[in-house]
Amino acid sequence: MQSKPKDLSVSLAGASQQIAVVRLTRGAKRNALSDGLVAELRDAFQNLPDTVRAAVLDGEGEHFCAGLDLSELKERDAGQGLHHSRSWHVALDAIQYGPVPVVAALHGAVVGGGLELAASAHIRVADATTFYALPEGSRGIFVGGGGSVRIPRLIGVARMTDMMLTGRVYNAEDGERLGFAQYGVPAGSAFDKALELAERIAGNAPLTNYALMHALPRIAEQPADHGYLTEALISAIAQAAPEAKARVRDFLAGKAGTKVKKG
Ligand code: 1HE
Repeated sequence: MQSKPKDLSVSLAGASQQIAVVRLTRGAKRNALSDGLVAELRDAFQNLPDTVRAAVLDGEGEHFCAGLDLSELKERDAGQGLHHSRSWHVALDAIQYGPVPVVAALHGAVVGGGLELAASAHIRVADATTFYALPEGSRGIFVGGGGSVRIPRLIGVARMTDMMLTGRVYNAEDGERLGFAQYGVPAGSAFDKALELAERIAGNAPLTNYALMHALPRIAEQPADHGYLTEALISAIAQAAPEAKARVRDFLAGKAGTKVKKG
C-alpha cells in the first residue's frame, strides 16, 4: 500500500509489512501542522489497514515538526478557537488511542504542536539533533493539542510551566533524561531505531498491546482501588487469549528465545 496525500504519506514497512510508516511530508514548511495536515493525520490513524500491528511516525527533512502552522492563525473568534483545538484532540487521540502502538522518530525541532504530536505517541526515539520547546508563550497563545494533559505526564507541571514562561529549549540529551524520549540515538538513526522497536512491538500479543495503550494510561489516572479492579479485569481478559496460553506453554517447554535476556 502506498498513498500520498498532500502533506502526509502512509506506507508499509518491516519484514512482515505489518508496520505503517506515517510521515509528515511538508519539509519545506518544517512539517508545520496546517488544519489540512491535522485532518490527514486523523484520517491516517483512523483508517490503518487491519494487517498493521504497529506504526512509526516521523517527519521529512531536518525537523520532526515546527508545530501549529502559524500562517493559519488568523482572526479566529473564541468559538472557532475552541473547535480548532478540539480538532487537534480528535486527531491526536486517534494516535494515542488508535488500533496500534505508535513509535515517534524525533529529530531537529519538536516544538509547540510538534511536541504535542510527539507526546501522543507511545514511544519516542530522539536522535542527537532533537530539541524541544513550547514557543506558545512567546507567541501569546497556549497549547491546544492536548499538550497541557500529555506533556506534564512526561516531564511534570513545573518543567512545562518553565518552558512556556521562559522559552526554555531542551536538547536531546536533557530531553531523554527528563522523560520526553525513552530512547536517545545518534544523529540520523531515529527512524531505523523506531522501526526496529515497532517490529518488536508488532510481535507482541495484540491484547497485551491493547491493554498497554488503552488500559494502562487510564488505570494510572484512577484512584488506586478502581485501578486495581480495572487491572484485574484487563489482565484476566489478556491471559485468557489463546495466544497468551501458547506463549506461556512455549516458555514452560523451554523453547528457544523465550527467556528474558539481560539488556
Ligand atoms: C512555518 C512554521 C510554522 C516554519 N508555521 N510556517 N511554532 C513555532 O513557533 C516554531 C516556528 N518555527 C521555527 O522556530 C523555525 O522554523 C524552526 C526552528 C522550526 C526551523 O528553523 P529553520 O531555520 O530550519 O527554518 P525556517 O527558515 O524558519 O522556516 C522554513 C519555512 O518554514 C519558512 O517559510 P518560507 O516560505 O519562508 O520558506 C517558515 O516560515 C516556515 N515555517 N515553522 C508556519 N510553525 C494546537 S496549538 C499549537 C501551538 C503551537 O504549535 S505554537 C508554536 C508554533
